[in-house]
Amino acid sequence: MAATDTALIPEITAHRVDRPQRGWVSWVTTTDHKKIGILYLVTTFVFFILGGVEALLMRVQLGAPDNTFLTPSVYNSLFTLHGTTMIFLFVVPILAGFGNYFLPLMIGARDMAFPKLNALSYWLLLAGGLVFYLSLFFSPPEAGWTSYAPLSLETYSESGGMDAWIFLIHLTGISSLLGAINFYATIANMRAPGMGWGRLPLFVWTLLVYAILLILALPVIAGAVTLLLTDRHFGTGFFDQGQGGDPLLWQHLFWFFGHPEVYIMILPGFGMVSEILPVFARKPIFGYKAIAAATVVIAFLALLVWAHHMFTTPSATIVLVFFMISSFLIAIPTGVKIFNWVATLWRGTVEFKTPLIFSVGFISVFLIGGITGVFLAVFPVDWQLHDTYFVVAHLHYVLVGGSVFAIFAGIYYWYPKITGKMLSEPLGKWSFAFMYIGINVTFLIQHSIGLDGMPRRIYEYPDVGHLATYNLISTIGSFMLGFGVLLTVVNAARSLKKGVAAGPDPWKGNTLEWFTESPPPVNNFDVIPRVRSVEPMKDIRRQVARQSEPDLSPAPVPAAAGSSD
Ligand code: HEM
Ligand SMILES: [Cu+2]
Repeated sequence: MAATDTALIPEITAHRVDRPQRGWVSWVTTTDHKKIGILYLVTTFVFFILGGVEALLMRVQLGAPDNTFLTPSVYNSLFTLHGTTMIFLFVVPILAGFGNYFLPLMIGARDMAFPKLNALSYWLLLAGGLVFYLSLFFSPPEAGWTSYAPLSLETYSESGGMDAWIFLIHLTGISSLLGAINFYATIANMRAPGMGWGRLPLFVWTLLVYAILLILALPVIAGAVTLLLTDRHFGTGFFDQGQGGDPLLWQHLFWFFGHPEVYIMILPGFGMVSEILPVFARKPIFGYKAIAAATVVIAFLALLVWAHHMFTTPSATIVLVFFMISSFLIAIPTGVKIFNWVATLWRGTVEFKTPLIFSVGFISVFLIGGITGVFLAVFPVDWQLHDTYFVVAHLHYVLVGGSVFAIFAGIYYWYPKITGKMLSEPLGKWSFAFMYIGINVTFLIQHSIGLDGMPRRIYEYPDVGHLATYNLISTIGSFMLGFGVLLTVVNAARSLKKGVAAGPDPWKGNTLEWFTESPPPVNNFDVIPRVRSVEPMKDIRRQVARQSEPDLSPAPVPAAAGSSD
């Protein structure tokens, strides 16, 4: 009898501890990776809208020559807020949000390795965003998302806004670092039985590499902004030429972090597209191993190319050549991926659902950004184009065409899993159409604006040549793009109430998140299936079909006359 009594005790306490919280308290105190994932996704999307509004304000100012809609200093603040928001408060953390929600589900785990640390990551991110935006109430920073010295030193940026930027980098940096350690530990230790490295979903592969790159790159920027802080307030002179320091040291430290950051922003997007294409082409991914290996190679090379952002600073030719060639090399693994994606679609039974369309849009637009990147890696070309609108066009093709389209593909693919409701297909397609046309109208022409010599980060330009027409076209495009984004917001809000019920597996997916209900229960899975291939759900569906099939084997089946398919 005594034995039974003690056996009951842990069960009872477990029930007490697990009693579900309700309302807003449940969100503030949660350590469930799914709730934290939703907090991440919603918060970062709000920052995306903020960054988008900032972009549109700038585009209004640039829509006509000699415009006086914004003052120079407001324009400076807007591009600083916009660039910083989009990178540190939207793309990097929204990918962490997808990772949080889907990583445990895709590897058949019940949560992240360190659930409390996971909650801390989110709250640090929110704190970073709030501290940064509080600077709007005193004096926003104006030194761009790169905060180059000497612009960021006290001589030029006395305002507290610059310090708010430094705290943003510190807080979001710690948030990402803790998140990265959590991702790594979860992937290394918590995979379903049978899920060896060769059966890891490609999105999980890219999250692993994303985590490792964050762990390698973030300490460098954390060190750099700490030096900047002491330069500004404690009398040091690391970046101050007047005190024997060197502003170029900032550029080296910043870009040693900044270029890997570009891949941090794009690799998980590659992973999402690699999950989505095979599902909607009804074919296995072409070259699983090549895609996983290319991810690792890109990450390695990403650590060797930082000075291609510094081609216009004094350097020996051999140094320029080194950074040119290392940058070229990245095109090889990236090309491998693009060919593999196209080969996955090739002769597939392609279903043109919104997640697929965004993925195909991603490939086509990202390709253009990748190609102009190779142009810019040729240092004499960069000497001409550095700091012109050609660079603005390039970076937006990569970040909007690449990261944003992949993120939207992910939203359309996984929204049914998160909410249990389908998004509207027609609205999704309209959203894509406006975004796709919008991005090309906005940014394609900026290549010409740059070739005509218009510098970036200027608030006005004279009415010479084609500048007025080209800039007007670009501004019109940006509003189409904005409208496209709005349609998705409307779609997501509407479907929460009116969406068709999704069921556990609306797309006939390949990976384990589709094995559980939509939305998944607190413990994710009642049973964790054994994984036998890269596409465990296909195996499971096959097994279920076999079990529910009536046993026909002994009866001879007469051949139907005349049928020859
Ligand atoms: C809604 C579409 C967008 C539009 C219309 C837009 C527009 C602009 C404009 C007008 C600038 C200032 C150019 C200059 O004066 O030098 C800019 C800069 C920038 N944008 Fe965007 N943008 C958009 C989306 C994005 C996204 C999604 C990202 C990142 C994921 C991004 C990252 C940046 C960066 C890093 C800069 C450079 C900021 C700096 O010079 O410090 N943008 N964008
Ligand atoms: Cu770079």
